[in-house]
Amino acid sequence: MSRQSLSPEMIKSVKDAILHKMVFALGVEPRDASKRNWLNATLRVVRDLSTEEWLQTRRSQVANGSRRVYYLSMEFLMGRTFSNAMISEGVYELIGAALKELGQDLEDIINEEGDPGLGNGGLGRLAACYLDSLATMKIPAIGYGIQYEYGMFRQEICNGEQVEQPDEWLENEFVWPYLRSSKRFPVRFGGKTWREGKKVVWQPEEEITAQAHDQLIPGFETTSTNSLRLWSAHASGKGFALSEFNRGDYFAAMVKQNSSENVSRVLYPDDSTYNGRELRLRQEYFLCSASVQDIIRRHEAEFGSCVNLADKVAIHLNDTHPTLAVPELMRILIDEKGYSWEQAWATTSKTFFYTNHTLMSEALETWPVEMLARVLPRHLEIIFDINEHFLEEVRSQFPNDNELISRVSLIDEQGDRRVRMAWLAVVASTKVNGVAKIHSDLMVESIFADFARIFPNRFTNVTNGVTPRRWIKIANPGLANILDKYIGDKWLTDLSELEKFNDFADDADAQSQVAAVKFENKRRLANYIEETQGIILNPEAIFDVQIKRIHKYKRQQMNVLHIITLYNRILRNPTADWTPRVFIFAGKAASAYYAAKKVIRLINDVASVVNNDSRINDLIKVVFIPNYGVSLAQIIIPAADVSEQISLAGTEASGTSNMKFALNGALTIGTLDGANVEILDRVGKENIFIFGNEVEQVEELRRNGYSPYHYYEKDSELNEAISQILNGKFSPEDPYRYQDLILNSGDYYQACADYRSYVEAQEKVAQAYRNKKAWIRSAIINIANMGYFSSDRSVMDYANNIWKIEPMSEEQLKGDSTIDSIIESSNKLLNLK
Ligand code: 26Q
Repeated sequence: MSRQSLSPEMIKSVKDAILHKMVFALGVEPRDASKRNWLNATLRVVRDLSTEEWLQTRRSQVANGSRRVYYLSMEFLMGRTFSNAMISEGVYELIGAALKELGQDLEDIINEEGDPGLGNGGLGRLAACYLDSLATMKIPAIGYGIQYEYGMFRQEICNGEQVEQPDEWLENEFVWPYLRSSKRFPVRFGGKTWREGKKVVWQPEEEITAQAHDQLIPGFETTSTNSLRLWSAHASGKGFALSEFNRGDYFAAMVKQNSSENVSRVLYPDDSTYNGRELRLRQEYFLCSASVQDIIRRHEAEFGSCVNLADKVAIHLNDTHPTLAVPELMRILIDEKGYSWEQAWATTSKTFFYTNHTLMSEALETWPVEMLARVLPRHLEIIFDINEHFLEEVRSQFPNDNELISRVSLIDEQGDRRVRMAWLAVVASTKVNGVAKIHSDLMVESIFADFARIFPNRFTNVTNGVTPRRWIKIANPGLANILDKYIGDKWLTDLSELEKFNDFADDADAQSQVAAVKFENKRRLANYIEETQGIILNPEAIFDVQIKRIHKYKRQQMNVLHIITLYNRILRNPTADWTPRVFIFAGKAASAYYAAKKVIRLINDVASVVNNDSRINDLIKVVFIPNYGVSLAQIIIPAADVSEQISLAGTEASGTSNMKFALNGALTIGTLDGANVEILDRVGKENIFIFGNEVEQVEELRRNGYSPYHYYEKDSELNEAISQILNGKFSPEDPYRYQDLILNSGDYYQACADYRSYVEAQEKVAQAYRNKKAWIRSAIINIANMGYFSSDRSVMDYANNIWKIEPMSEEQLKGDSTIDSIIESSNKLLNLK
């Protein structure tokens, strides 16, 4: 459905549809309905609108025999579905009008929806933006992930400290997914293998069932509608549980059932640090096995066999987490379909593609050989075989280089033997990409340097992007209206159109409208903070925002050092003409990451001292907003003046909030790291605040034995700020609380080295903000030059250069409407769906 004008008849029919769902799907009397009931009834009406298009898309993909991409990811951070579905179907106003006549406020109903937190941060949200863009760009795609029973923990702040609470998101009935009770696959673990002639037999010890839950992913204003299929784990009728039932041991069987279902129980709340627990390995295999089986089933239903699998199927690995899909596909082709090793490898290595999201060695996945032997014995054998074939090839390409062989071997032989998953992903993939230009360059110079010599054409870059539907249209409707008015509405599906907005950078009307919308968004955020935390903010102040996972490399602690410095300066000179500032933080720390949790506490301790010091006259406010997630980001980002992107150069692969902020007219203060580099290229150095050491300087400092004490001793303001933290100025009741922070922990991410240049950049920010016109002009230039950072562009880069998949046309999607062809493809669908 496309955008339409509202007629009373249409409103009436939507009202009737909502009431019908309320009564017949929910079983609720409209006069007793809660807001949640209204949400669920309305969501079902909207889902019905998309469902027809969904089936139609699938039918035409089958009719066309289209090549398809399967996006495997352990995380999808989808955010709320309701607004997104309404704007995709072009029925936002219509639904709003119908709800109004039913006595309901659309905004209220939107805010009733929960926020499924099935991801940690950037990598999970990227997957969600890509699903939106793949559907909108009409690229046939299915996302595969896990339906965790508990997503990312809910963060509470108690006495300044993070407390984790379970996120019981499924407790609130979530009406969006369809349960596919016929789509169930066995996933097996453990046991032993043996040879029978040429064949290998694997006799597993344990079996669990993967159950599919499908969500439709509507493209924006197109028929094209893709799917996200999430698996949940269930006890299988086979194996131990059954034999225990037969022995009459009901209780033991139920306990066993519980332990099988642990596989999809909870998302690992770690990012950037690798956590090598066995349950995680089982989760990864669970995703891979169910998805690969499903892909093969669908392919065979459509084409009869796997001979043309690599022509029709691209499997994308979102980081190494789903890399076990490689040995799983090999196992099925060899052990179950009778392929030779060569045939199986020819197919497999043409089917996979891998995106790397980090260079930090502590984040690289490696699994102990011993653990794999126990949990997945057959897969370990296959990995050994892949390694043997690969090393053979390397030996012939680079004879007599034993050091090279031990560096690139899939097995790390040092210490306990481990399988290097990133190496396996590289060896098995047709293309490997990083997520921003600098990251992709560093990737082939550092972790993958040897592989770049062995496979010179394998490595490439696709800079990340974000969806303008969620991050402008939904999050910032005020800005969306301004854009529609000045440059038309094509930007929604072609973000390069934004560059036309450059023409209005000096236009007084455009400037005042952009300023007014920003002010309104700041008021909206200030209201939220006042309601939830009781802190009153001045919307005229600079809103300086750092929202992201709390991690040492992201350097929230450096931001705090600047806040303390500013506080000290104001106290020394309270009557000077200071620019008022609000520092806003949000973000979760991994539950076992002691130092990151300490940083949260430090932020809150500094906040309580600064916010309550009447001598500074409200010139500084510090706020930590608890429980950061997608929906909070949608409120915070449009309200930001300053976007903090201050990771140590060479550590943040890309960042994606940097793009969202600039797109919403915030100016970046940032290092030359990740996608900041490309943002600088586009907005120009006058419209961004770049500071700090570059990658080469960082490396040089490391080579020469970096010491934070050097800076601490030389820089009196840094000395003052750090000493105050160490002496308990911000934790008088516990003066030693921060003894182990910054200096004593060695300052691995060189916050002390960048401190001075950061403080100077912040001075420039404060100066620049005083000239309102110039500031808004820069904001407009930022918005106008962010077109490149659309996830539509990213997915088209993937489709054209990596997967080689053609978008479908609207004509193909609408399909041939003759009855015959519908019946024919429907019949095929009976097998496929
Ligand atoms: C691995 C093993 C065991 C348990 C957990 C994990 C794990 C889980 C999540 C490791 C890493 C992650 C998430 C990483 C992540 O979000 N990376 C970010 O990806 C973004 C999208 O490309 C980039 O913009 C960010 O720079 C990068 O940090």
